[in-house]
Amino acid sequence: DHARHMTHVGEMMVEGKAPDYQIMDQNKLHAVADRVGVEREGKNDEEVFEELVKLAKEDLTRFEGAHEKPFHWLSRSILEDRVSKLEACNIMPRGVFGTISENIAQTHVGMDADPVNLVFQGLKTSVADFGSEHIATDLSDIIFGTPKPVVSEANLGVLDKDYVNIAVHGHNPILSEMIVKAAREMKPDAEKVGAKGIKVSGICCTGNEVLMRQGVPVLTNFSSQELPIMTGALDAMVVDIQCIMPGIRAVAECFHTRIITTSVNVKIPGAYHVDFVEDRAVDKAHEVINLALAAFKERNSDRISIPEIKHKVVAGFSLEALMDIFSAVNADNPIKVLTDAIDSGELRGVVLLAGCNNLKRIHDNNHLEMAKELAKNNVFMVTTGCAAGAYAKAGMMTWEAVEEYAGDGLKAFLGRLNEANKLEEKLPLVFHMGSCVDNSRAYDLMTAMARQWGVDTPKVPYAASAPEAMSEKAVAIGSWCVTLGMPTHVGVYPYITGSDLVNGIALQIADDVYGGYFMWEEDPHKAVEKILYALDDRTWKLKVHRQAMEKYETESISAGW
Ligand code: XCC
Repeated sequence: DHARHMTHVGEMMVEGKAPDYQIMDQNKLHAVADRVGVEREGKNDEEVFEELVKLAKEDLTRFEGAHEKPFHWLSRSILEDRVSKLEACNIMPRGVFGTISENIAQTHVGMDADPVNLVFQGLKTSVADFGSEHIATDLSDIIFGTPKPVVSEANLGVLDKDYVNIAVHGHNPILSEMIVKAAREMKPDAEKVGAKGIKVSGICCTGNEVLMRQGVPVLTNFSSQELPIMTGALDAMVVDIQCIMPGIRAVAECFHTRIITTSVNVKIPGAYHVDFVEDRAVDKAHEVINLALAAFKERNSDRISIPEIKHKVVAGFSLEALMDIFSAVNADNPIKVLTDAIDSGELRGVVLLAGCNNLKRIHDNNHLEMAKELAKNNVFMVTTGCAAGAYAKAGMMTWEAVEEYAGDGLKAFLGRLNEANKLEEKLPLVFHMGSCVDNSRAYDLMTAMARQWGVDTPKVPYAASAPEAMSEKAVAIGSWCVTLGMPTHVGVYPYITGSDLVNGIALQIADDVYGGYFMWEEDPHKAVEKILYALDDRTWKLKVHRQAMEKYETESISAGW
């Protein structure tokens, strides 16, 4: 749905119906066009963009049965070996919506009764999810800019009682980017109501989107989304899609805070609703901000209590930004900086810490404990979603955290990058790659490493973890992580352990077929042990295979893993 919305805005831009949106990143436009096979010769940027949007729509809407037509965006963003594997297993989706429709039909009463067949369809849908996440991230970068390193701050202390405070919450940069823009324009209006200005801060993945691109501070993540209202200093919470707890409305009733829904498919009884339409985006953002200004006038200053807790955050690490940082050490082959560090044993591998908060766990505890332990064991960490929110709030996206938690290898690796880049603000312990949709960035990093080593992704010492997985979307993301070759830890038991067959597929058979597999482990320390084992196993095999290659002077490496 995120990809559909981005593509829809792209179409409106092409038709001249969304004047508040522009192509902000030409380099990304060109790079994506080259990757997905859109010819640029003799075309201007608008024409290239038009073709890209057309291709995205085709990929989203193509029906199954059109076997001769591939899912371009997907098949050109992953390794050829992975495409062959997906084809061989008959789980290569042709289009996104068709695959979802098959899925829904197949699980209807009286339909498929074969658990294995159902699992395959689920995996196919998860791969379609990866393809559409890639479309969403690529189009967001083209329209709003590819993130670059940025310094900001996080936790409830980012609220300022002298300002009109607006929280943007949800997942969608299409709205939140406009709120940020309008808030900057409307400072004089805020001064008229007695405030020093307007302060926008973020919750969940909308927060991640505007942190990465605009440096907007992070308020909090999923499980603690009600707390900013309870400071008595939040004038409006503007929500778009996903992860909005309906209970925020009940909490807001105790204060002056306006809860403002904006999406046609996300409404909460009793909340304000501003129907956000893309053809009048900035106007709609002004409407939202006017509601916050009215609320500011109703504040009860006796009830304001903002915890004085906030931490510096160094974020903005798109894959492009990471490659820029590596290229200060090796301009000809940036990714080799990372693979060399693993080859030499300085780093033990890479881990993507992703996903949600889950109310079954102590808030953020699994995220924080695992990162500390992985850091001690010299693992390079990237993060997205509410996991990123946890690290931001806890001050783990700073160099100070590197000094406190990193093992010698990780410290030396990051220190070398700092030195080569002459960075004013030193690199953090955990690298923020964006919102949940941006997990595609993290997989692209794995793909780049695989290309450098000349292997398929299941041979790369790279694992994923969702220490506090919760949402349905996390099921899709975890499943494509496995299908695309990652050992994938989940810190909460999923609802499949009742079936030995299905659980066995997740834990073992997936490994035999795809090279990725799930690990369920609630204890964060034991989870790290399992992840380290998975990384070390891959590093060892990679070494053995490469020695064999050298010995027999062959280019091809064993196909098995
Ligand atoms: Fe929602 Fe993305 Fe999960 Fe957080 S992490 S609880 S989905 S906001 Ni994706």
